[in-house]
Amino acid sequence: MKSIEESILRLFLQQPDQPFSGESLAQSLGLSRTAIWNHIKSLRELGYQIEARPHVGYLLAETPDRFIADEIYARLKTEVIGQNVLSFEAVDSTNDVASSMAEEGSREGTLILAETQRKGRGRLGREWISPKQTGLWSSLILRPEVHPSKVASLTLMAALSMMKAIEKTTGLKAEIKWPNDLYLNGKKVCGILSEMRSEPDQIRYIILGLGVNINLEQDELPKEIEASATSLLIETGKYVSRMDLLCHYLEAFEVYYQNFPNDLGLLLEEVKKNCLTLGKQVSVVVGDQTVTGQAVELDETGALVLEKKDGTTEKIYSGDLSVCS
Ligand code: BT5
Repeated sequence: MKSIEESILRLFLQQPDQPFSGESLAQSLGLSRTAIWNHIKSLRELGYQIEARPHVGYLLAETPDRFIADEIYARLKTEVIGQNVLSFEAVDSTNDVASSMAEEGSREGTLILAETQRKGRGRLGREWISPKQTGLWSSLILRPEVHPSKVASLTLMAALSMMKAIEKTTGLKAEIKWPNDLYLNGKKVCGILSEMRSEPDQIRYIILGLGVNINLEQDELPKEIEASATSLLIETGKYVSRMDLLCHYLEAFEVYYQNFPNDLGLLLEEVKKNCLTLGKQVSVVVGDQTVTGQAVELDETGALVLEKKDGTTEKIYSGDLSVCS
């Protein structure tokens, strides 16, 4: 159900820089002017700067740099994806919170956000560093009615959607590093961790975890990743609106997801055009084996096809990839 705060924010955001009189807000929302005043007060307490101009009305001067569910609903133009948001100050991992919620039956498109993660996870139990209020640390709950073999392509769908969101928000063109990263100028800016719970031929749910470094300065990058990672702030020299980036990501994702899996071929064509891995000599660690070869193709499920030295090809479904040349 919509909150009054969301409705007020929606009015402000639809006509930015326009003041609204208490009277007009009261009329639009069917409330008393005192009730409006109380809701304006609670928005201010959340960090919204709302000026009260004598004889003119209320003006939204600034929004806080926070992921507040009501503001996300007021801005977001989607039907399912991100239409149920839980936003936390700190959690161990948004993927863990999302898994528990999915187990309890949370609906498709539910989004978990946190300003920081104490135990953010990469693949194979690696650490994902998630400093406070500088990134997007997010997990989406999905319940696609497809065979589990189609799932790897959802990681690529998220990568492509975030690539588009980065371009729309900042103008920067990131590239997809198969299977789960986005790179800018040779450095990692985004990582994706999809986790699935399924029966042999049916998915129960997927948690699509995605992290992006947004407003981290170069000297704020932790030591472990200072040489290999970057952020949108470092690449643009400007603060980037985390809220705009999030909404652009969710909107792009919904468009691809609505057509999934029918348009998988089209999605993979787009991934291929923006994939820094294809055409390169790579080595991929899969379990305790390393496979080396030329990355020549993505197959119809999103698996990477390697052409090995002896001329044979091998399909890799997931693994840790390094580019050799
Ligand atoms: C990933 O794993 O890249 C998946 C990262 C997924 C993070 C999101 S955030 C929200 C959700 N909740 C979670 O707990 N996780 C997801 P992988 O390919 O295994 O890469 C991990 C490696 O990336 C680490 O070993 C580091 O070298 C590097 N790394 C760690 N933190 C980073 C950061 N903030 N930026 C860039 N690289 C980082």
